[in-house]
Amino acid sequence: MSCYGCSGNKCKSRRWLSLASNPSPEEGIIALVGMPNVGKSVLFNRLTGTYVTVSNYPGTTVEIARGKTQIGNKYVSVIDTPGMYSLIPITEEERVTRDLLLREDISLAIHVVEAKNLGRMLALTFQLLEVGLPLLLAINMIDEAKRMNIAVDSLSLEEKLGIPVVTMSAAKRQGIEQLKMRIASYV
Ligand SMILES: Nc1nc2c(ncn2[C@@H]2O[C@H](COP(=O)(O)OP(=O)(O)OP(=O)(O)O)[C@@H](O)[C@H]2O)c(=O)[nH]1
Ligand SMILES: [Mg+2]
Repeated sequence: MSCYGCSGNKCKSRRWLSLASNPSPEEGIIALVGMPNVGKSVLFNRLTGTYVTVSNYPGTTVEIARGKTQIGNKYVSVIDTPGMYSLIPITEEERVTRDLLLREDISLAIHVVEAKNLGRMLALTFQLLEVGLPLLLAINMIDEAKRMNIAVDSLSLEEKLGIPVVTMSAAKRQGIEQLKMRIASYV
């Protein structure tokens, strides 16, 4: 099969992929959550590409970006939530993220954390687990951790937390396919 954008038969573009695998309609919602500046929006862009809408969360001035990503042969909605420190909200952004997590039918919440500040960020992981959200821990900025000689034992974390744990670098485009493979069992 050839790409309908460039007519090449070795093209790896989205157009070729979407034609080749003939994905079914949208199935499931993934929410990216975590503290500010951990790379949620960079990951959102890596997952969704250009299919994105940005709108105010109802009754607020907080903007929420929604897009779609292809997981296997399905289209899945992805929501980029505003940064939050805790599920007990102080700011309007945190209130919006909490409401969104509790009101929308979330198939999977991806808690994005910074590899070099893992300890500080796991408190929110426990809060998210406590409210019963299906959860995946995405340990981002692994490139920075490696540079600082910080090792992350994701297998041991996975065992202890009882949820999938993925190490990645959204900025360096590392670990995205592995993340998608782990998402697949939730959608
Ligand atoms: N080194 C490195 N930097 C990254 C990585 N991912 C994101 N960043 C950088 O981290 C900064 C914050 O990224 P954002 O995606 O805006 O973070 P966010 O979590 O959406 O932040 P809020 O929207 O404020 O909650 C940016 O300067 C990114 O370039 C990564 O894997 N490695
Ligand atoms: Mg952001």
